Amino acid sequence: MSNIVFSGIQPSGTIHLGNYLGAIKQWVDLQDKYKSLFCIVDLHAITANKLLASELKSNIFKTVAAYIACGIDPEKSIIFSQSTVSGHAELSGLLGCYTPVGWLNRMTQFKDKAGSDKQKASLGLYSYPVLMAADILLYRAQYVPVGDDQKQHLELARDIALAFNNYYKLDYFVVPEILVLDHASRIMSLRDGTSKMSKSDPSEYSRINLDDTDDLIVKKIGKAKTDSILGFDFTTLKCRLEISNLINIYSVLSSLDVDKVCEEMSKHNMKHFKKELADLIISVISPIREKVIDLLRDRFYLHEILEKGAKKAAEVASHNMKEIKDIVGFVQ
Ligand code: AQP
Repeated sequence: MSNIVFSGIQPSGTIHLGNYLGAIKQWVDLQDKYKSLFCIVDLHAITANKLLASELKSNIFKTVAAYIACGIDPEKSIIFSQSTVSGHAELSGLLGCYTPVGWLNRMTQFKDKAGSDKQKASLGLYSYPVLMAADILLYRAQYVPVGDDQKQHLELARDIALAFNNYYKLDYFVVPEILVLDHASRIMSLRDGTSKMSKSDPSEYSRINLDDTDDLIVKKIGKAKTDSILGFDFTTLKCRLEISNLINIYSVLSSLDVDKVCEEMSKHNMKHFKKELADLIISVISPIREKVIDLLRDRFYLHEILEKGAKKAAEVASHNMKEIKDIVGFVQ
């Protein structure tokens, strides 16, 4: 047991409600209980859909600002970007030697993101889960608070840790545990109840971004796909993917049980429910958005947080890398 928490978000676009509810919201509570590292995983962000350098830089600053605006305290938690601590890439290369290709061939995210022409997908996209395992194992982290979509990658990180430990017959790597929040673990697209809300969805109307204006939130919720069935009957929700997603978002944000939300909303029509939902989302997003705008005025401060975080993370990483190299037999 290590009592260390590690998690991260790719600066591949604007953080959305799914990232907030599935990941960041639980980080805020965890930082009071555990030594926490919250990374901006920029090396992961270039594995697919590459951005212009200026866009990537800007996203990195926006992500730091969003972490802080959502409640991550840089005095309590270590906030840093992945590329500034060389141990991530170094350990990823090393762990690749303990990861059978057959394990990587099973990863569904690669299949989804590589699209139809797998020959054109990058090696980085293919080995993404090994880098993710390195991110976690480098700090010997115990807990990894992520959304449901990362379950398979976390299973792989556990398998890699065990493969290494078993080969050297010791318990060096902590076998990490996933922390997922039941109802917030997979927030779905507002346009399609079968796909998760995602930064890379080409439709802006599929997601609520943390920088959306109040008017835009009202518009997006107004246009969110629903169905023509009347009422919000709890027993039929499972077959109504889009409504069920909206009810779920309402439930997570209001901390009311799903059946309670259904009971309450059954007294009204869809228009009323959408208005209530938009108001609730605005009450959460609007203060975060304003704080992000404020923080982005001082990039020097944000840069300083990243530098300080990188220094603290690198201390742990380089200590652990030395031990790992020694276990493998490298002479240093
Ligand atoms: N829809 C979601 N519901 C709940 N949790 C989610 N997460 C992502 N989407 C949802 C969680 O957010 C954290 C950061 O995710 P990421 O940026 O590293 O990559 P991702 O999972 O691939 O997220 P996106 O938004 O879909 O990015 P793109 O489109 O760039 O791939 C993770 O903990 C994730 O589980």
